[in-house]
This record gives sequence, C-alpha cells and structure tokens, in this order.
Amino acid sequence: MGGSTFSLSLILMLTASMLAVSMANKDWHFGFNYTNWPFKGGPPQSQNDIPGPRKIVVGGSENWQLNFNYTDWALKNGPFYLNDTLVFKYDPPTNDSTIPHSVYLLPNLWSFLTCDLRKAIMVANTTQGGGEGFEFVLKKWQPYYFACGERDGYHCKAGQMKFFVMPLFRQWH
Ligand SMILES: *[C@@H]1O[C@H](CO)[C@@H](O)[C@H](O)[C@H]1NC(C)=O
Ligand SMILES: *[C@@H]1O[C@H](CO)[C@@H](O)[C@H](O)[C@H]1NC(C)=O
Ligand SMILES: *[C@@H]1O[C@H](CO)[C@@H](O)[C@H](O)[C@H]1NC(C)=O
Ligand SMILES: *[C@@H]1O[C@H](CO)[C@@H](O)[C@H](O)[C@H]1NC(C)=O
Ligand SMILES: *[C@@H]1O[C@H](CO)[C@@H](O)[C@H](O)[C@H]1NC(C)=O
Ligand SMILES: [Cu+2]
Repeated sequence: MGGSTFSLSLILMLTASMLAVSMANKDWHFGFNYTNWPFKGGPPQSQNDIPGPRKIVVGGSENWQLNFNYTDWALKNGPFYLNDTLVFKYDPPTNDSTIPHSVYLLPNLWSFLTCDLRKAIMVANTTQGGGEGFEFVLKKWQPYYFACGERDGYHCKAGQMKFFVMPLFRQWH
C-alpha cells in the first residue's frame, strides 16, 4: 500500500543526497564557486550563518517520541554537517505510563527500510534520553540510519521513529 511508495521516496531521497555529495566533492577539486550551488544552499535561514557545528534537537520541541514524522523533520531541518550534534530527548521510564524509547543505529538502507534491528547497534538506552538528552556527534562522512529500538522494531515500523542523515562537509569553498 502506501508503504512501497514511502520506501521508494526514501530511496530517491538518499540517492539524491548521495549524488549531491559526490558531485559536490568532484567539483570541489576544481574550485567552483558554491554561492549558487543548489544543493549546497546550506541549512535554511538562520542556521546558515553559524560557522561552527550545530547542536540540533531531534524532532525540535516534539523531541523523540511516537507518531512524529522524523523523515519529514530530517528533510526540513537538513542538511546536516560533519561534527553537528544530534540531541535525542525522551523521558526515562519512571512508571508504567511512560513509554520507553531508545536510539539505535541500523547498518544499512535495507535494515532501515524494514526496521530490521538484528544487526543494529544501541547507542542510547531507555534512560539516556533524559535531562539534557543524549548527544550523538556526526563524526564520519557516511549515512547514519537512526531508529528507536523499542518493542522489537514496532516504534520504528509503526511509530515513524526513524530517519537518516548524510552529513556534508561544511568547508567547501
Ligand atoms: C561567487 O558567486 C557569487 C554570485 O554569482 C558572487 O557574488 C561571488 O563574488 C562569487 N565568489 C567568488 C569567490 O568568486
Ligand atoms: C513522512 O514525511 C515524508 C517526507 O515528507 C513523506 O514522504 C511521508 O509520506 C510521511 N509519512 C507519513 C506516514 O505521513
Ligand atoms: C570534527 O572535529 C574533529 C575533532 O574536533 C576535528 O579533528 C575534525 O577536523 C572536524 N571535522 C570537520 C569536518 O570539521
Ligand atoms: C508517571 O510519570 C510521569 C513522569 O514522571 C508523571 O507525569 C505521571 O503522572 C506518572 N504517572 C503515574 C500513574 O504515576
Ligand atoms: C543505560 O546506560 C547508562 C550509561 O551507560 C547506565 O548507567 C544505565 O544503567 C543504563 N540503563 C539501562 C536501563 O540499561
Ligand atoms: Cu520509541
């Protein structure tokens, strides 16, 4: 149903961002002027002028929770750059009415699309999102596939708690 269209658009998005990166890197060596580069455009508006790495709260004021479209959020708040910090905020499970969350890194696009956690790595457990939140630095030039690992992938699959980022180089010109 809607699932395959959704997956297709994700693949298209990833392909587009990879293409942008590889093209940009290629051009980089030729010293192009990036002022008008459509993909480089940089993070929109205010964030654009901050030269150093940014600290971004995942989901903004919605934090890290069920039924928020993080794919959409990542699209609208990207691109992200190397050394930017993503902050995951979620309440630790204090009683039965708190829904526990966590942060996992999935190994590849396919496990991301299918929310397959078998080879995923937990980067933050259910208590680490409390207080100021859990901070994850985008240190490497690679795609990062994030997902909540709770309920054996259910939060990822049905709760939309997943998104990916491909951090870009900040200093291109
Ligand atoms: C890059 O292009 C913009 C717009 O065309 C121009 O204003 C700027 O001076 C150029 N920068 C360099 C370093 O050539
Ligand atoms: C989430 O947002 C993406 C990108 O805007 C969109 O393609 C997708 O349909 C949305 N998912 C849901 C379940 O609304
Ligand atoms: C990221 O930070 C590390 C450590 O501070 C630094 O060595 C590295 O050059 C930075 N990378 C980029 C792309 O800014
Ligand atoms: C559970 O914990 C949350 C947050 O600490 C609190 O707001 C809520 O009232 C608690 N619920 C119960 C049933 O104790
Ligand atoms: C989560 O990780 C923190 C830091 O490593 C640790 O202190 C805590 O006991 C862990 N909590 C659970 C529920 O595993
Ligand atoms: Cu969750």
